[in-house]
Amino acid sequence: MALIHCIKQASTSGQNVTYYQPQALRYSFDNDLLSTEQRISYEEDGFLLIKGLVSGEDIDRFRVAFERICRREVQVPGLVVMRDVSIAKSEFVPNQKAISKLQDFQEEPELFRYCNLPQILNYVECFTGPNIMAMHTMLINKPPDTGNKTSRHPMHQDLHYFPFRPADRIVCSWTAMEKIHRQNGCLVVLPGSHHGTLKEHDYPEWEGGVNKMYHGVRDHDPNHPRVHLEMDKGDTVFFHPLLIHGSGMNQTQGFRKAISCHYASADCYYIDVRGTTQENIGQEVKEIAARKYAVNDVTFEDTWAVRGRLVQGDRTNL
Ligand SMILES: O=C(O)CCC(=O)C(=O)O
Repeated sequence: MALIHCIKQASTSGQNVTYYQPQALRYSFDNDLLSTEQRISYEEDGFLLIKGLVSGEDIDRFRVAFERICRREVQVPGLVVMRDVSIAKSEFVPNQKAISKLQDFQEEPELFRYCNLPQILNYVECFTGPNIMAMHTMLINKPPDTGNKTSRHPMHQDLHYFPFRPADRIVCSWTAMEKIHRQNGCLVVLPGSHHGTLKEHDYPEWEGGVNKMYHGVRDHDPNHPRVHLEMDKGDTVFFHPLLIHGSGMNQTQGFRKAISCHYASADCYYIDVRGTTQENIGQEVKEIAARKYAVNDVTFEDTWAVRGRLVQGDRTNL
């Protein structure tokens, strides 16, 4: 940490920063894209917000692709369609109101284009290195809250879901598809929480119910400073998988949209989560996969290996 202060002082006072060893920054690689300030900011906070990274035209195209899926005009292999727990049982209407999240759109070429956008990959490479896998894709369509507070996303660390390591070579990109602010449930992050370890997660005990797979951190310091990431359409935040984050209720009448991908270095390796804090999610995912594909010898790692797609470099491991 002392070294980080040295670099900060040096860069703000205009001194030559090359004297300081870039290896001291463990969360990003030395590269031509990130400034020293941006690298230090990610090091200290665990996230980096880049304004206007994705064009309005691309976002409009993702929206059209999403709406076609909602209207059931296309069938996408492997796609997981999720509904909000408090509106899932309401009368079915095949439009966006029925869907709170799409996961695993790697077989939908238009949405998957997001994961291959060169401007996103350029940033991702700063954290993963040159061999990059797109491991997990999501389009989140946070519905207006029904009054049950189920549109909230509990505070969590994404690493809980991933049976691969090292954590520092994994990064999420999350792009606002419209103006996102506190009223419609922006991301909330605990800066610096990525310096901690992976915590125990489980379903929070919320009165109104909790959406499927929305595990939350069992204990986190309620006094830890919070940052609400208010973003404009096209703004993109990159964040570390140990960063504790979640999102608030959508108190508007609109559906708040974001598109996201978790990337990992293809050099990462799978771990066995049995006997760890991840055992509960591993079991849940295996049971869902067994039901969906009518197989019972699938492992947690398999469920990731089949979804991962190489987007740059060589598929060296994952
Ligand atoms: O978009 C959101 O509301 C939060 C998404 C998120 O953190 C997740 O799905 O892991």
